[in-house]
Amino acid sequence: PKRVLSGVQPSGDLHLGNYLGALAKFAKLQHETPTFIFVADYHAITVWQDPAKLKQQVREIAAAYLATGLDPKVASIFAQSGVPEHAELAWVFNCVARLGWLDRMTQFKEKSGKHKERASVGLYTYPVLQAADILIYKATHVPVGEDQKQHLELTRDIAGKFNHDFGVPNYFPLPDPLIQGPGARIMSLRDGKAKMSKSDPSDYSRINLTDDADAIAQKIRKARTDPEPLPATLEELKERPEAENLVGIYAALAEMTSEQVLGEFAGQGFGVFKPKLADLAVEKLGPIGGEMRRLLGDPAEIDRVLAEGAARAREIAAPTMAEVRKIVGFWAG
Ligand code: AQP
Repeated sequence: PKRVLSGVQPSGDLHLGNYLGALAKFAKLQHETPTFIFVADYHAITVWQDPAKLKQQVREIAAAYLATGLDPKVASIFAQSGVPEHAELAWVFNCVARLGWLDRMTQFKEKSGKHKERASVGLYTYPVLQAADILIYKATHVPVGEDQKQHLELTRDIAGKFNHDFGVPNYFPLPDPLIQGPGARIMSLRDGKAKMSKSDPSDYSRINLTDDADAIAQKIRKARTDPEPLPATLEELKERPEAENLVGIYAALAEMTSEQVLGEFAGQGFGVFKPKLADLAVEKLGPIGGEMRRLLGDPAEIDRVLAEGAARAREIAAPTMAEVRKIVGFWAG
């Protein structure tokens, strides 16, 4: 059976890339397929998180899920730490995955920086925990941004090797990433070759879901561009990463293709295009930020949603883990 799973880390303010690459897709999928969406607090502590703030950061992501249209009666919305089976399965997968596979992960190389010997071991095995997040629900489809493609391939490798080594063909499905549309890779507003990211030190590089209308408009006005008018074809646009990014953002927000956006704006300069983009972004994001603030006024209600979601998720995760203990031959199996 088809099952959708995805998650976001509570490690900073959500930005337009997280929204267009991931969150915006969740609400659509929930009505087609059983959907599990979690807040990845186990993942977040791969880099230091203040214990006094982590729980509130989890609630903020949960509020973003609800504000972008996830319905807790339809989808299971929970925190990773509410379903500890994720961590138990990750241990087994740590013993299935090979060092050579993890050595190839580009995100670890980027996030560990120059001093990789000082990075946490958790940051290194992060994609193994991600495989457990997905496979504990035997999820088949994973909506994520393009930056997660390599991790999804690793998940497939782990599933395949587990099935093979333990002689349980097809036990774990090989999940497919859902990486589609112009929103799958949103770039920094300051540099068309770097992805928009929570950890970029410049707040002008990204639009946060909680930015107000003035901040959104100002960031778009200041976004780096070139002086040429917008071209008529995608081939010409490809040569201009900053222009391509702004057109892609417009397309994703308006649910159009980049071709259609060029059809409307070819020949126009950024003096025309940027204010239109700012209006569209304010129209789409403004209500989300407002709804997040409203929801966060009642943290007990968010906690109730997360507790209920965890209980539903465990109805699937616990039996999978019980089977895995038997398959592996554990004493507790
Ligand atoms: N720039 C992006 N464009 C499209 N999708 C993106 N995602 C992240 N950046 C972009 C997608 O958002 C989801 C949640 O990501 P995460 O919380 O796991 O964090 P991340 O992938 O590490 O990305 P961030 O938000 O930019 O954080 P940092 O700065 O820590 O790298 C994922 O589906 C991701 O693909």
